[in-house]
Amino acid sequence: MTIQPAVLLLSGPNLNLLGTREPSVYGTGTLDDHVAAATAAAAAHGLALRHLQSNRESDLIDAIHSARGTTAAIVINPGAFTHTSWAIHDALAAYDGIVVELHLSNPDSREPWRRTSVVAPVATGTISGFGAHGYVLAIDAVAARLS
Ligand code: CA2
Repeated sequence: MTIQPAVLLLSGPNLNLLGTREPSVYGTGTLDDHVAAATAAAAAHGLALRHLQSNRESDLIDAIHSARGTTAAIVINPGAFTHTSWAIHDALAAYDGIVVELHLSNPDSREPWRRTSVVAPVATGTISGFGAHGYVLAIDAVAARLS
């Protein structure tokens, strides 16, 4: 039996509303669409993918803790927690695998308050501004790092 390396995809607050509002910023795809694309990309690389979306910071932190020692990589779109959550920063700092920070939009090209990410300093790298394609790029980046 082969054990597949695992990737945890985390989606932060309000991302469950994707596809319903602000298509000019976030595209028309739903979160389910993005998870399906990431899952297919992961499978093509022989990676198993698990997804959690939550509007609660504590759920995301608990999932990061659970990934310690069990999961090769975390791909996280922290939503607006990107700009505020030192608690998610600390949880990721205590995680020993690959961390990809992912954004649909390019926060650096938007309001000034979006230009600070407290997650970026503890990420292996960041993918932003490529819309739905970013989910596939993030998984490809994980696979490249693992190989
Ligand atoms: O560009 C991204 O992926 C963001 O992480 C999205 C966050 C935003 O706070 C970050 O600055 C950048 C917001 C996600 C909210 O998504 C909605 C989708 C539809 C309707 C309302 C919100």
